[in-house]
Amino acid sequence: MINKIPVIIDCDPGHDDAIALLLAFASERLDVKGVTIVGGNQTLEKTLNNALKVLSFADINVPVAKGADKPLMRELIIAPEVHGDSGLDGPCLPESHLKPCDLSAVEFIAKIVKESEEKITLIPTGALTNIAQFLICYPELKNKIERISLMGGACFGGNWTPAAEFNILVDPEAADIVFKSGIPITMSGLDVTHRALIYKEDIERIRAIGGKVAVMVAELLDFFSKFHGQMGFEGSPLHDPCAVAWVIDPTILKTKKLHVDIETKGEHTLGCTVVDYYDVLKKEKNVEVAFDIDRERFVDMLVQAMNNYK
Ligand SMILES: [Ca+2]
Repeated sequence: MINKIPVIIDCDPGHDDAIALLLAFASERLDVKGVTIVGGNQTLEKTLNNALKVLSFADINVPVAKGADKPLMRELIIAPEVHGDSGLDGPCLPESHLKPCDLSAVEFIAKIVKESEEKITLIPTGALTNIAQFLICYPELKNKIERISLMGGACFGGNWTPAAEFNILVDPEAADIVFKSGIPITMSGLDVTHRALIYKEDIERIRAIGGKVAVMVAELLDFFSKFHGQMGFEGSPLHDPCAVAWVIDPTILKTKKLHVDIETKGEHTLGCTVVDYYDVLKKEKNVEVAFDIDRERFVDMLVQAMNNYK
């Protein structure tokens, strides 16, 4: 029997966060120790509520810890254009019967990491505020992090400004701390997530599985695809599930090891992940940057995961 990979998911649900969570909990490869929440796609209160609702609806009982309500040094940016007023518009979900745990996200991550015999993999799919605070508060635990597989950034072009991807832009100072930490990082940025497209026929494949979770996911994707349709996308880019999919099966993404810095000061480029694609700096290559995905296998992985909730 293969050992499961112990992970913590740090997220801001968010349609694609919700699907990333469901993908992770359905996987036989992952042992999800807990979920920590950050503000981003919507306010912290809403992203926390969304996470609790989705987990409760899918009958998943796991510790959920509330994290930062704003970035380290800035005011919060939210994305109602993409995710609606609730942060998870589309399906009508009942109120959750789950409650967040007493520990803060940072305390929770520290507790799990301390208690675990194995190193923990962190999967952040929102702004990196909680992860940076954890590294600031518990530097002695850094060596017990196996890797960070994150959704964020881009080598070529942003989605919230011409230079910056949303998650990194929300808290560039936090991203800077994480990218300089020395912990191995896999970055699923826009270069790959804009190829992780889910088309109408894929949504229908998920809906046809039946059962409340698959139908909810199809309804999330219906809402998500309306926004992306208006933006001129042929399908919906499933950003956050890429970061989970890579931990489940690293062969699903094509990556290149490169040096990446975070721009924290630029007038036009704040929040940019400056990827040294041509190795002009000859600096240490600190990030596995993902550029492509086996889309068919990715969709099959999602379909199989949703099938497990029937
Ligand atoms: Ca997210």
